[in-house]
Amino acid sequence: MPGGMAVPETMIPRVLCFTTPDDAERLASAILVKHEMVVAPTELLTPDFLRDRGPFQAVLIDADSTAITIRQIKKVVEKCRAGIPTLLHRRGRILNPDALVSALREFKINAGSVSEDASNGSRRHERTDPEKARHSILIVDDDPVMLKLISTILARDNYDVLTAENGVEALDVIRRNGVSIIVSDLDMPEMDGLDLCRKIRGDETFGVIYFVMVTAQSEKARLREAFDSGVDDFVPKPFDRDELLLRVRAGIRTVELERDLFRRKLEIQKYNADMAVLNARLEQLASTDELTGLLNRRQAMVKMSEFAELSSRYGIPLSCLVCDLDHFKKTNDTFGHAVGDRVLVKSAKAITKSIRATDIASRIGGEEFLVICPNTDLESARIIAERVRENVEKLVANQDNESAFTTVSIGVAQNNPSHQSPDLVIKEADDALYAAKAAGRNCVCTASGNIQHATVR
Ligand code: GH3
Ligand code: MG
Ligand code: MG
Repeated sequence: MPGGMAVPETMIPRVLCFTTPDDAERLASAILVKHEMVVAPTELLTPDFLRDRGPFQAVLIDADSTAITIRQIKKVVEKCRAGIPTLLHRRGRILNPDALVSALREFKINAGSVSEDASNGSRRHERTDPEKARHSILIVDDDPVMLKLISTILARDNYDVLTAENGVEALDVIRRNGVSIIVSDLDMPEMDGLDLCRKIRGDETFGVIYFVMVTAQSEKARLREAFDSGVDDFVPKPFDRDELLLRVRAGIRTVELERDLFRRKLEIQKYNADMAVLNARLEQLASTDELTGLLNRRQAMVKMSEFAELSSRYGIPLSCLVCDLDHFKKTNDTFGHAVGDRVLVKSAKAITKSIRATDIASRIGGEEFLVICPNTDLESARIIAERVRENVEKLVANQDNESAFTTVSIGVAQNNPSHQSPDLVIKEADDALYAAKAAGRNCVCTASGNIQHATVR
C-alpha cells in the first residue's frame, strides 16, 4: 500500500481529483465505476485537506491548472504521504492511465472489484452473478460521458463491462477478452461502428457476437447500412435505461442460442467423424484376419470374383495359389497353440514377402492361405509358389530352446474360359494342393499335374 496507510481491504479505492467541474465529468468516465472519486478545486490542495479527507489511493492533478504549479502540488502530496501516486490529467484525460491502474491493483478489493487491462485501456467490471458472468459486454464510444453512462448502467445490472473508445481499440479488447455483446456508437474516429461491425462479421474467429448500435435520430438514414453491415439491433439516442437493458438481455439470449447451435453443430461434426473412423475400423475388421492381418476368406472371395471378371472381360490371365501348412496339427501338439499362432503369423509374412505388390494374400482357413495373382499365367504363378514354399521352409519359431520348423504344400491353378466361376479355379488349385500333399508335402503342384518337389531344388 503506498505510504503505508492502513486501509481496510473491503474499502472502495478513493481517487482524489483536482479539477474543474467540467473536467470532473470526463474524469468520472475515465475512472472506474466502483471507485470513489473525490473532486476538489486545485486551490484547496493542502496537507490538511489530504489528511482530513483521505486516505486516497491516487491523486489526479490538472496538468493545465493555473492556480498552483504542479511542483507545488507534488510537494504537498509528498509532504503528507510519501508514495501515493500523483497523476496528471488534461481536460479529463489521464495522461498515464497505466500508473493509476497499477496503483489501484495494489489496493486489493474483495468482491465486486474493478480491474483494468492497462495495456489496452479497457476497463473490466467484475461481477458476482454467474449467469451474467459468462457474457462480457463491450461498450464502444468516443464520448467519455456516453461511455461512462452506458457502462454504469450495465455494470450496475451486474454485467461484465469492457470499454473502448473506437473501433480499433474495440477489436483489440475483443481479441484479448472475447465478448458476447457490443454496444457501439456509430460515428467514432479511427474506425467507426459500421467498420467495426463489418470487421467482426468478416472474421469468424471472433465467434458469436451480438452487435447493438447506438444511433442518434439524425443517423436514422444509415440504419439500413447498419443492418447490411451485420448489426443485430439498435438503440436510439437518447436512450432509455430499461430499454437498453432489455435489448442487451435479448442479445444475450440470442448469443446463447447461437452458441448452443454452434456447439451442437460441432458435436454433430465430431460424431460424424467418429462414425467414419468406426466404420472404417469395422470395415477393416470385417475384411481382415485378426491374427495375421491378411484379408479374410470373405474378402478374398470378393477380390477373386473381381479379378476373374476382369480376366474374362479383357482376356488376361489370372492364377491363384492355395497354400496349406504341413502337419500343422503336430506343430500345435508339440509346441502348443501359442507357438502355432506365431508360426501362422510368420508364415503370413513369408507369403507376403514372396509375392508381388499386385498379388493379394489372404488367410482362408486355419492354416490355409490363398494368393491371388492377377495378370499371371500358370508358369509364373508356379514360380511365385515355389518362392513362397522356400521362404516358409526357412521359418523357425523358437520355444524353450526348441525350434518349430514348418513347411507348406501349394496347389496352383490358372483361370481359363471354361471356368464358370472363380470358385472353380480355387477348386482346381485345391485339387493340385491335394496332389502335392499326396506327393509327400513341402512341394508345389500345378493344376496341369506338374509337381515340383523341394528335393528337386
Ligand atoms: P496336413 O499336412 O495334412 O495339412 O496336416 P495338418 O496337421 O496341417 O492338417 P489338419 O487339418 O489335420 O490340422 C490343421 C491344424 O491347424 C489343426 C488346428 O488345430 C490348427 N489350426 C487351425 N487354426 C489355427 C489357429 O488359428 N492357430 C493355431 N495355433 N492352430 C490352428
Ligand atoms: Mg495342413
Ligand atoms: Mg488344412
